[in-house]
Amino acid sequence: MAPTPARLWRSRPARLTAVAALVLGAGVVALTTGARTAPAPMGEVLPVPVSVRPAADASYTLPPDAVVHTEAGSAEAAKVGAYLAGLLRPSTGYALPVVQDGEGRGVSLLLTGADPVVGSQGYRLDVTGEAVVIRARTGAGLFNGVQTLRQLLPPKVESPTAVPGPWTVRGGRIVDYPRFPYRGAMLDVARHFLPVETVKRYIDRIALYKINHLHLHLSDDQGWRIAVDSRPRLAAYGGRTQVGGGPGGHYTKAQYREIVDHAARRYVTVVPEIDLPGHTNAALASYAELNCDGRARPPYTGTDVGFSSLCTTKEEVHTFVKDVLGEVAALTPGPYLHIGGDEARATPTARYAAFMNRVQPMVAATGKTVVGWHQIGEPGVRHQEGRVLQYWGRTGSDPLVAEAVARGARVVMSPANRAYLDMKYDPETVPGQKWAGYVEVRDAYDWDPGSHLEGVPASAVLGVEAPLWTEAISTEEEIEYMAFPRLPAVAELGWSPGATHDWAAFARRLGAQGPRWAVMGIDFHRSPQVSWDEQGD
Ligand code: IFG
Repeated sequence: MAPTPARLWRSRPARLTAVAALVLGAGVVALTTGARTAPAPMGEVLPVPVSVRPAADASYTLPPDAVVHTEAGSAEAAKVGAYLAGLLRPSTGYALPVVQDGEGRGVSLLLTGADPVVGSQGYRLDVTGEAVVIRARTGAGLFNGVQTLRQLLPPKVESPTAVPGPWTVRGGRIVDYPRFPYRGAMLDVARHFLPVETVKRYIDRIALYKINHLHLHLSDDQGWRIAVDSRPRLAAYGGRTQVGGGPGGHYTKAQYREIVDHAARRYVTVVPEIDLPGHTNAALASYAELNCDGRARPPYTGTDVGFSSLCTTKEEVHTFVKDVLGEVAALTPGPYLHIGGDEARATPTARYAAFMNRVQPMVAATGKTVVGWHQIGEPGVRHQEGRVLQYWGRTGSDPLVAEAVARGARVVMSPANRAYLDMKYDPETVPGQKWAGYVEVRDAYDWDPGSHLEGVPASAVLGVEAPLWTEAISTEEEIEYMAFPRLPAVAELGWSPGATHDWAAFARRLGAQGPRWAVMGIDFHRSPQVSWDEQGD
């Protein structure tokens, strides 16, 4: 089949040539076609900020001797300063020393003077002819301001090697803060195991769009991915398989801590999931006693769901769950522990409820807050203080969820026909599935988490999350292709005010991200719904 532009774009050699032309030829292109060499308009940031006041006559150009100043005496601000310098040094070639001396010429990151309205994740960004100043009340706020500054700089700022400037930012003031506190991305590392480096790169990319949670689906029928000292066979044996029969793999505790630390430095909280009582064949294959008949199950490398269940009537199964959750909680600085709960078709309903009524308090005993797929809202399952249901349905109403919310639950919205990144874009999409329908980028954008479900008011919505399941996705290129551009769409729904929701405006801002992704080497889907900026220097 003749390579279509998209397919051509997706092949690595063609893309590298294209990127090389883009970077090397940018000067010529700019001269001949008048391509935009002016810095991005302040409102072009994604997610779109709460308020933007451009100063038409001002702009700031980062000089080679620029200094990054951070709040005097604040280690937190210094960490964000070091992160910012680390972002800008490779492409600018500038030294960019970080000095903890408060406001100065250059770029300043301050923890004083921020408007209270910005809260714990927001910031104020001021650009004048002399300086860039980001003010926030927390490190996370400064970090989010840095992501905005990053997007106000030309796409070539993402270059891993030094390229010519100028590094100019349009003048003005942005005051910004999120609509929802929880904006997540999920990686299913169970169906296909993903190396630590792949997970870290995904964290780097979701941080650019102010996503602040990474949900790791660590166990399923096809594989167990996290070492558990008290049950060594889970990783040693249950981690040796994956969909299609490949070698699988698992994270040692040290590797898992490496992921957690990398995420924390980008203000991303890791949410580990141990799926229970279904989606457990890897555990059932590793320990015979977890099965009601006392016989270990054979490893499973197919893609069926709903056939497995822990033997929820056995006391040793509850001990197993308590031990596993205890070790995973000890590895998790974040507040959430996800216990799955989906597709437990092999567990009788009454047993499912009884089991979950044992497991939820176990999670609370570790000091963590329960998260579960929305099936844990099953009436027989008691409300656990603070618990969160993750909605993955395809309808605009679900009585079970509405009822659980009435009992005090909050909801993270992940409707499969909107936010599931493993759904094909269209019939031509090679990787992924289509059971929830085709999901193009406009489908991922054109919904409102705050009013998506009847009986679930915006006040009960903790936020949004975009899951990427990996039965039919296994390489980093496929992950990039499926996540971009839909993940930024979900990120915008989680961060920006509902009043800014406008497909045409969003599509324009999304198109302007194309050159940035090209420089970052992200193999994105050039959706025909968006006019992609080709160059941008
Ligand atoms: N549903 C299953 C996942 C995965 C998914 C693939 C949930 C909560 C379909 N459960 O989504 O394990 O198989 O799209």
